[in-house]
Amino acid sequence: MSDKSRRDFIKLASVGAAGLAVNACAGTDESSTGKTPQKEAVTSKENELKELPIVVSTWKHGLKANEAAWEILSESGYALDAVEAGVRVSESDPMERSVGYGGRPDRDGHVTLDACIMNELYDCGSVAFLRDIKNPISVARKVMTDTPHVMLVGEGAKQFALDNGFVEEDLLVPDSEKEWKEWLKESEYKPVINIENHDTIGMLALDNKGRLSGACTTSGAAYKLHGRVGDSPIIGAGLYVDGEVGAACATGLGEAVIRSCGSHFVVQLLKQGYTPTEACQEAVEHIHKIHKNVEGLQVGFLALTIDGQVGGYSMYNGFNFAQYTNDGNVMIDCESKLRWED
Ligand code: SD4
Repeated sequence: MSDKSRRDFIKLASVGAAGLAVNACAGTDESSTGKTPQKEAVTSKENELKELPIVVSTWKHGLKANEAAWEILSESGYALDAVEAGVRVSESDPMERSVGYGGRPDRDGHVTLDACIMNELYDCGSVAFLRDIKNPISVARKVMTDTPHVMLVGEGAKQFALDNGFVEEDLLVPDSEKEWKEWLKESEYKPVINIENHDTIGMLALDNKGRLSGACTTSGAAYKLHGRVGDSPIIGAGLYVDGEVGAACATGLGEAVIRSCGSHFVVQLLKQGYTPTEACQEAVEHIHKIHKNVEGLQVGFLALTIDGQVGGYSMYNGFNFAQYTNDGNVMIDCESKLRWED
């Protein structure tokens, strides 16, 4: 699709979406910010076509992950390869306490990982509650390419990984084990989100050929109940890609993101002409509206359109993302609905 036809498509999509509910999953057709769900084609600066390629990813660890993705994108590689290679950097880093190897364990001391990946053709793969495998994103991609399924979980996912040459490793690093043992002394059951102002990595990329892909991977909420799965491996919740419109990913309290089909919600709004920031804000507003108590409920969304527009928004301040374009790799702070200090 040419750049012009892409832009035309967005405009057409916003016209063609008349009468569609904002989000079929959430079952609402009313905007929580009081806007009509139908928007005119966006004319704001944010809607200008950016030079391709572009990759964005959640939190500060996104900077390093973006570097690996950029190596592929800058050589005219495929966005899907870029997002896989990118998030593998965070997964493989033992210092990252929220993703892959070195991730915080559940309350019983087991590191269990969730991840999913999706391309511009609605091909997707996912693993959840996976143990002892360092790079769940690559297992998710194998599920996508080598099976007729979308999602494998637990022992089955691990067996599939081992059958496909992945190596079994202990993912609980000594420092993380020590922290967990400290936590056990009080054992306060309150899954901890966003402890160090960085967490799950969600990555979205648009390559030189205009192909969109996304990946999302996490060790989930620290000290969660054994068996708990969050939003990150769930297509439509932690990640969603519509190859003709845009892509979104989520971070934060997975239960709230699942309840609202968060990433799908955002992409449907992009389809109706919302800018990425507006769409992400609307998803946060919706989560705010459907929860009686949002104290400490952090969620953040990040979106990228087929035009290369980017935006994010979170419930509480502190959410940011890394963006790599031909202008370099930079951190961008997002607006939020609430402030921790309030
Ligand atoms: C989860 N969404 O498992 C993940 C955790 C996360 O920022 O993203 N925290 O609920």
